[in-house]
Amino acid sequence: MPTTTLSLDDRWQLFREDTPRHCYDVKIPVDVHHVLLQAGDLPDPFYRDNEARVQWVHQQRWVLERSFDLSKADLARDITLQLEYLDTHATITLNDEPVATLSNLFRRFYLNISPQARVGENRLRITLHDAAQLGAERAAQLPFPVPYSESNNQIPHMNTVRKTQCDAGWDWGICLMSTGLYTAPLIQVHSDRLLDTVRVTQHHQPGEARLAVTVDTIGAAQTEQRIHLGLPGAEPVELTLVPGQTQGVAELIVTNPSLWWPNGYGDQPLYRLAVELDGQLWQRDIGLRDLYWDLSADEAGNRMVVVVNGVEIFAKGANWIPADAFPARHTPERYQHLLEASAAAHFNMIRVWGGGLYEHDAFYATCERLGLLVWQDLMFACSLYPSTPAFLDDVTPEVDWQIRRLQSHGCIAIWCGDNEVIGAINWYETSRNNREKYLVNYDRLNRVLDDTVQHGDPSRVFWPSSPCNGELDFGDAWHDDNKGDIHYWDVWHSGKSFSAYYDIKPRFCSEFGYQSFPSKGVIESFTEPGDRNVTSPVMEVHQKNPAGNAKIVEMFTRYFRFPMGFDQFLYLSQVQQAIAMKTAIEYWRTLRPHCMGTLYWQLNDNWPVASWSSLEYGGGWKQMHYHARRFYQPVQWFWIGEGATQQLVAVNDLPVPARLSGQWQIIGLDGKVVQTTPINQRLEAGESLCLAEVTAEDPTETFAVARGDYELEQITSAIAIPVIKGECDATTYFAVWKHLDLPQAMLAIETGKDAEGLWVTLRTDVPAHYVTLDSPGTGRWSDNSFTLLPGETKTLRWQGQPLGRDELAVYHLAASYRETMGTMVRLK
Ligand code: BMA
Repeated sequence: MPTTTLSLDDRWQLFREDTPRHCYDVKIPVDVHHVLLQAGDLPDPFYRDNEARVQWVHQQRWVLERSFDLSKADLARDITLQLEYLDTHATITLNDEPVATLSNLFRRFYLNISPQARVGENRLRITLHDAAQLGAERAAQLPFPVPYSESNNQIPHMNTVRKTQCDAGWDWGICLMSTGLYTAPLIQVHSDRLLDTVRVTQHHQPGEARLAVTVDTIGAAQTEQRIHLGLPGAEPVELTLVPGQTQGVAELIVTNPSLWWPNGYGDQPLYRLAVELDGQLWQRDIGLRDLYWDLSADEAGNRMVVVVNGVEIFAKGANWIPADAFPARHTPERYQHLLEASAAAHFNMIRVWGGGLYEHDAFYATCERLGLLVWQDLMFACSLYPSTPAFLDDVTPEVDWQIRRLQSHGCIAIWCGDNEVIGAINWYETSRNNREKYLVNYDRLNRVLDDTVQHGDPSRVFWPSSPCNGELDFGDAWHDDNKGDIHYWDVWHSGKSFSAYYDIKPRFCSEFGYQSFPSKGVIESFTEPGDRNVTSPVMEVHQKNPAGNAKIVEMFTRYFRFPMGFDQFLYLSQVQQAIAMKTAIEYWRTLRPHCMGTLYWQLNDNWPVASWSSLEYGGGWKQMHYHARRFYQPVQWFWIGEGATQQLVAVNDLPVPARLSGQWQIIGLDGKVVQTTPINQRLEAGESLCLAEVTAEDPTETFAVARGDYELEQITSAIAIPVIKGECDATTYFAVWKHLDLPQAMLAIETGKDAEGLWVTLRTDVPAHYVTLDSPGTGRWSDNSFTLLPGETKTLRWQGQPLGRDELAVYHLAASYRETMGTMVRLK
């Protein structure tokens, strides 16, 4: 008899254990804070300093309850309750009889509820306990203290609880300590096996992809059962499991597969793999690609480059943190919005950072569709972690499940053991003073992670930690740029100037960042007018890096004239952030093939806050994201260096040659052209080439632009690059901006609406720098943060939901210290 599955996605009741009469009717996802917020029973935690007013929520016990019916026939079979994304410490009862106590958000649990089940109505109860209390209890039982990240977490000992680590606060994150249940539990009535996971290992040779498909089941395995596998373009296969057998492997062969490419290198054709066992259907859209990492030794140390379908890919992207502090808002639409913005900025890789969560399937499906490779951390970050038998016994099935769950996604490029945990051994006095002990402790856990990953997915690299220098190397990966990945934080955390980015030659930089403030619109969403000062108490609640504001201000004093008012401060902080990331990434891109990856910190925000993100809360583009779209373009030229002499360097990431044409000019600050030199150059596949070395005679009187186009050659090659031409554009300055006497540009601004929506046209009398239109709400301009030259007309279009306002601020650098507001424009 086929398995029947009942999805318990709605008709739940939620109440506080001590006030059972006050009930909320809820459906999955149930995120307790979100339920209370929507009911009007909780002030918005994001507003002003409400964070401190909502901490009572996680300290209560919350009960989720619902009923379902079972028949007599059902009771004659096995009844399994399947639970996942249960946050986090919970006791489960059925008909008031205990079923289980659980405490791992990242595991899937199959609970046998036959003993408690009865004919007719059954009452399922999930009681959610305070994870903070669990953390404290566990810490007290540890054989020796295991330091946790006090500078990030507001609640101690979350390193003992398998829950999203940034739920307890981070240096960009609110402390909400979410609790709830985020995917629908399933009641499965079955006579035999349940379909658990499907894994796919791809073997490619010219004209053929062989897919080794491993099907894992759980349950009794008493009978012989057949599994049907199908994929378009491959002969369907049937797999027979004999009694006692829970796992089977079948091969699907696709001849002449349409290959999946990372974004920018080709299309993302997907093949739907369907696996059916006894009425249970598993389906996933998979990209067929050949992927491996070249970690081989070279003169400098070791390479670190991902190779897809034989092409070395320069990894371009950023670090992903949870999409929202409210887990109920981790929706497919939210993923899509953020990831489409990533693909639009020419990303080809996203790092799912280890302080968050293993994302929902929709996240990876979206990456697969958009051509975004995934660097997947296991969920450990910045704290040290226990290696006690109890902890390992909890983590092993977690990692085993997550690897098997995610393994078949073609987009996943690498499994990484943790975020910064090797380095963290040196951060805490306790562990610093006893490094050997804590290193052994580290390695005990890391061995288990490695073994578990290898067991679930021998086809991919297990990278012990980010950053690290490779297996069994526990050195300072923060500063070793000869091998491994590096987290380069000397500019932000150690206060070096932007030129420090020129001092290193990373192999693969997986973290580096610079903070900025979000746009005025986001700040208005959580402040009252009187709060709108960067050091007001409310603004400081929304700056989680204690030294953050001081760092931003101090860096202003090195480079810029001080901004006049609050709005200009916000604007300039984004200019500064964009310049920092642009300096690093442009230079490191020119180092290819020595350097083959840059993932900046961080893509997104999980609430409205000052942070290192390029997309602010709500998905709006900060200035940096517009720059990212320029500096990550597959073929582009960059000005490298600082001071009077600089180089114009062109980079081609693609496996086909490109032809460059255009010109570079030295221009007076008043707009007079001093020198024009044409550019006409062929750039080989994968080449980085210096086009010119330029010395400015009057470094404080001039700046330089290089503008033109690229066009790819050999479009007939086997590789179908989707975009074959584009604009190249780069501006540079020969002195720090504060030393430039920028004449005040008078912008002529026209606005209007047509069938495509709102447009704004800009002209200027003298050069205007970092020209930026305010971006209120969730949407973006077709371009922003650019250099506007006299004689040019630049038309920008608003893309997104209607602006909802009739005025717009326009900023540029010279205005930031001369006007207290941006130029206000009335929209027609
Ligand atoms: C990193 C990350 C995060 C942190 C960021 C900024 O190294 O791993 O822990 O938010 O730095 O400090």
